[in-house]
Amino acid sequence: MNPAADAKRYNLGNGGLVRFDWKVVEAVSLYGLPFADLVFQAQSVHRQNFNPNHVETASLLSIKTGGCPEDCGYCSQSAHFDTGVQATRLMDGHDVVVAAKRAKEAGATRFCMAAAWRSPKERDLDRVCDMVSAVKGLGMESCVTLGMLTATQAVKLSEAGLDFYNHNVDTSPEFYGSIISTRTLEDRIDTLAHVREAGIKVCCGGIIGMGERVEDRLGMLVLLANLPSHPESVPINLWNEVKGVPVNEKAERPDPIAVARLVATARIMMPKSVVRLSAGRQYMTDELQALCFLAGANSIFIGDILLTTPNPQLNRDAHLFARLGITSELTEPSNAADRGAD
Ligand code: SAM
Ligand code: DTB
Ligand code: SF4
Repeated sequence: MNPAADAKRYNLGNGGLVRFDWKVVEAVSLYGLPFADLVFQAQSVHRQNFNPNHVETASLLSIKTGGCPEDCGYCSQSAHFDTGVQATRLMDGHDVVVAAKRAKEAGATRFCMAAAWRSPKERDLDRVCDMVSAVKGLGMESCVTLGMLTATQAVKLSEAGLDFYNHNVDTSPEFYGSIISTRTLEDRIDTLAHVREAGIKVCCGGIIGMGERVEDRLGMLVLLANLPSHPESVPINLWNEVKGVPVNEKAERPDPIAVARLVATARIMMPKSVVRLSAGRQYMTDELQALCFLAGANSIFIGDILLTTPNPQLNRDAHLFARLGITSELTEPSNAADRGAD
């Protein structure tokens, strides 16, 4: 281990080297650096690419919940499992705009609309395109996650003004098959290619805490970092517990230090991507979140509910940002005196 050599190797003077040829062993050795060296490296890369005191705030809305034909073993919305989630129809466009306005008032700059589909039907896609245009009209960034897309569907969304498409790889290639059987990792990579080709920015990450090994978490980062271009947004979800799904049998909540290590490793491997602490912040202490921001996380979802599971309350997030001197649309601390913990 030689941090000076590492600093040179990772070209920290140049904002972090953007590489697409990561090997799992390299990710493992980065992840295993002494904690201070790892976080220092991650923070160095972070501040060469981003304002280290700013965190992006996104808001999530389930525009079509439950009844999904896919069998993702972690998900409350799959029709394969008895999770107690009621299936709904696609929301009315007007109600979506009302929710987006509310999210904007609460401080969200990005509005992400999620549908529990394997892939969208053409008629539904037209309705989602109208929602995207309306959200853009509010001056917010738009994101949708609708399952698999054809190239033509991606172009339609792009023409409607869509900024981001979320489609996760979820886990490592090795662990993938023990979590999902109804669509392959290759299917997902094809959708990501269609999204990218249509000129839409990619939001792609995964979940930890489903019983995978640390090597799988790092294998997932390698998969993401070796895509033809790095996703502009990388959501890191801690599995949010739901009843009745197969993941319950193997799930294990990750050690908090392991979470911070993973965020730091993601930051170094994808220096220019926004890394989002997504699901699972409800299990994180304020101190762990602070450590993750130090390690390079720079986005969160705000609002009391994600899709079907809880998220920290707005005032807790606002208070945390104020204590850390983090700027966002959620809170703009006016001076350091306001930042003390109470
Ligand atoms: N149905 C679409 C799809 O899967 O492509 C979009 C919605 S799906 C809910 C989006 C992502 O949320 C999943 O790929 C998964 O990474 C994440 N997710 C789903 N359930 C979760 C849970 N209980 N805890 C953490 N993340 C979860
Ligand atoms: C992502 O990676 N996380 C968000 C978003 N993309 C769509 C979804 C989290 C869902 C958490 C489980 C739930 O609330 O049902
Ligand atoms: Fe369906 Fe998406 Fe849930 Fe998988 S993650 S079951 S595709 S809603």
